[in-house]
Amino acid sequence: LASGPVVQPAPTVDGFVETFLGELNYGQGTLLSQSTVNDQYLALARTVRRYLMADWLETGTRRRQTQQKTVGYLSAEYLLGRQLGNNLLATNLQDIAQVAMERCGIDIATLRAQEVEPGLGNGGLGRLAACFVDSLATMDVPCIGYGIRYEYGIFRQTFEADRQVEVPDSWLSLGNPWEFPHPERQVLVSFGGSTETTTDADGRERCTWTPDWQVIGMPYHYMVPGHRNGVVNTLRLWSARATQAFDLQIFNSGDYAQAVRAQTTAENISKVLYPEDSTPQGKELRLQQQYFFVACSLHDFIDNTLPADFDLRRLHQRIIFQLNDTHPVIAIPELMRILVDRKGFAWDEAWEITQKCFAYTCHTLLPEALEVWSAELLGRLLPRHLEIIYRINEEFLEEVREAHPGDEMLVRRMSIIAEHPERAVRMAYLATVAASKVNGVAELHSQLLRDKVLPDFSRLWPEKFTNVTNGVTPRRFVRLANRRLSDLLTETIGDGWVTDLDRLRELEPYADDAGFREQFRAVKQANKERLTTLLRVRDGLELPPEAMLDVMVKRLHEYKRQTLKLLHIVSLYDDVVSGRVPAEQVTPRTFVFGAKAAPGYHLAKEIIFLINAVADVVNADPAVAGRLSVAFPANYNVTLAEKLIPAADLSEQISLAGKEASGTGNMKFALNGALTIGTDDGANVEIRRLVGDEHFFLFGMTEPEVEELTARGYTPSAVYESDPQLRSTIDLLASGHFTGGDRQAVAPVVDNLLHQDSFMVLADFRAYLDAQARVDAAYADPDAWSRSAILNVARSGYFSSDRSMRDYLERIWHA
Ligand code: 26Q
Repeated sequence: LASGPVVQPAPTVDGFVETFLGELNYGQGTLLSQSTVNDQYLALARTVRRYLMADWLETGTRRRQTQQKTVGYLSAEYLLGRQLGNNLLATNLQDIAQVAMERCGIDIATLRAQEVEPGLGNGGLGRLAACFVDSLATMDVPCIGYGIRYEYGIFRQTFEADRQVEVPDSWLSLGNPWEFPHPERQVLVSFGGSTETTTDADGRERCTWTPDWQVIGMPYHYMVPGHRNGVVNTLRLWSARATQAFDLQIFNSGDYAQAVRAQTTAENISKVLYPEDSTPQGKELRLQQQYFFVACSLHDFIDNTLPADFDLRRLHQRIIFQLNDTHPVIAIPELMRILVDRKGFAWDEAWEITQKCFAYTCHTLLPEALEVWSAELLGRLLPRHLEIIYRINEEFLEEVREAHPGDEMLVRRMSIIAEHPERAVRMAYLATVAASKVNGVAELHSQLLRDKVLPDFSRLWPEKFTNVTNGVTPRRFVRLANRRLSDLLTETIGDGWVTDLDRLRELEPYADDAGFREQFRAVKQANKERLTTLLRVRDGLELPPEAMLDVMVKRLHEYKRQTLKLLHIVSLYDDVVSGRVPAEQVTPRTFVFGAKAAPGYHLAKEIIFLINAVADVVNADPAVAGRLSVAFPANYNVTLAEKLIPAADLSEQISLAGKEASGTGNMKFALNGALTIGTDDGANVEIRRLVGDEHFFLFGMTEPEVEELTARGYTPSAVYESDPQLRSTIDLLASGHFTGGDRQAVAPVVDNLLHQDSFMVLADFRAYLDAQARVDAAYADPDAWSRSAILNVARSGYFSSDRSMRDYLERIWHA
């Protein structure tokens, strides 16, 4: 190391115990005999972090010395999950730590359970960012993850009288041993005010922005260790602080309360993660968050990371900023502002540089999810950025006019600025115009992006568009979450799969080996038992450990169609209670749901209520006892996912075709040996192609069929009338059977299905039930089922996020 060696504790039980006790005594200021579980957890975490520190510092030094291109991953969300287990795995200290804790009379599982996961994301997009930084560290690719250190992450979900109640997630309140504040790298961020253009001596126009308030961005660094490779990359999350000016104002103010309120305004910026993920409201605070973290990040890289004399014309050789959806897109005018206003570049040259420094990933297909900021708000908060956006748009529309003279309709369609219902900036268009590459997150999604979301742009610049199918990290979602399967895999094919997931292919022959299938089933059974124990302790649920475990976990959205799953359950229940099917003929199943609804998404919350209501009745009815049970553990998060997914037999991926961009849960289930029942949507398409049709339960309309039905006119009530089983199912729901006779309580969901059904649940009901019947038939043959499950594992290596990163490197980053 350049500035003296960093002493790493010895990787032995003795070395670990000594370091741990030192952390307990000198770090926590307590004695082992007096310490609380939280003291012990913090001391253990600080011990593990000591083993990573030398590698972190060394990686930093190496990154500064080489001229390698860095990936600046810009993401408003990182859904990291717990750190302790992951970092023990990365450092290969799991066994040592366990024995060391035993020596101290401590059960390490208790300490692991003490960690509150950093829930700094909503769902798929945030978890994807966490998988990507894990893979880049494991592949030794220089990467800085930039984001926001929300003081409150995604809310904690509880149920009261079956309804979702949100509780603030104060994840930092017991101390956070994984972060390092770096006040020496703090950044000043400006907002509001006005701009002025002046002409200087050599006739060049110069713009000055006089803001009217500022905040400090305080960076917190998190370690991102590679898997046992001596690499530790950095995740840099920004926290907002009030400036001296605010403090002085308080000091000098006659109106103390008003002055404190002003300080609070500044610090509110990083206070809380917005829990909406599909129909974002154009809230001012959200725009402040976006600009705040992007301004901090660009400043950090350009002024505090690059050498002082760096020639910014070569910026693209040192950084590629990957835009995780449109949330960080304000970085585009920000870089233009830095280059033109601060560094004195001419517009055209600045634009050339900017275009080479950004690439954009789109994660949606729903038009209502595309971010749009009103010009009024943008101009008030970031007046200079709005001017820059107008100029980018003018020059872009000139290019469109040159390519398509006379087509003013096209110009209006492609404009970055929408004029109706109010003047507003279309952030996806801005991203597409500026970025060197635009990608979707699964093959089907990328195709629909070209054809449906951005067709004019893909015609103008076909080579700009590409696909990178999502992936998930095998470290967390196989090795860490499913130790039993991992050990079986390693015994069978060696441990190379952990960093080279294609090696799972070597498992294929074992699908035909009866002894191996037996072992594989034993793993699944043990995981199920672990889960039933957890749900008994955590949620007071009594579940039969032998039943088929049928799992649907994801955010609650109409397009994801949790109601379709619910109708399936009600119809099975209806079959039995009506006497049409003897209970003994029903395959024993446990249905598990995990889902948070955005707090303002009323229909989603009604669906949660209804699932809970059905669960209460089904679980208590002796007519289906031992056959059907429904579990909806509250607060589905990464920690619970790590317990649920390894136990699942059946993975529910049942979105309306053409609506789910990719899905990543689908990949985690397949890798853990669940079979999928799914529509032809997102990455399901690729999963099915790879694992083979015989090992995947496909059902439902295709995207073109959905389009066609929409064009023809879809009438859900007609479907209801024409299918007796559907009618009986809906009638039972509507009767109030599950709500103590209260028909009002079920009306919001039932009426929506019958009269709206925007995502065609009823249209796919029949196909779904038929597919579920095929599931039951397949499950009746344990050997054939296990064979399929093993082949799902063996053929899903493609869905490693390591592969996604290779694709980004080749197709987009050229790093
Ligand atoms: C935007 C503006 C204001 C407030 C909130 C938001 C916001 C926040 C989060 C908008 C969207 C999100 C998250 C979207 C998301 O998670 N999309 C999912 O991304 C996954 C990773 O690519 C895909 O697998 C899923 O299909 C997609 O739904």
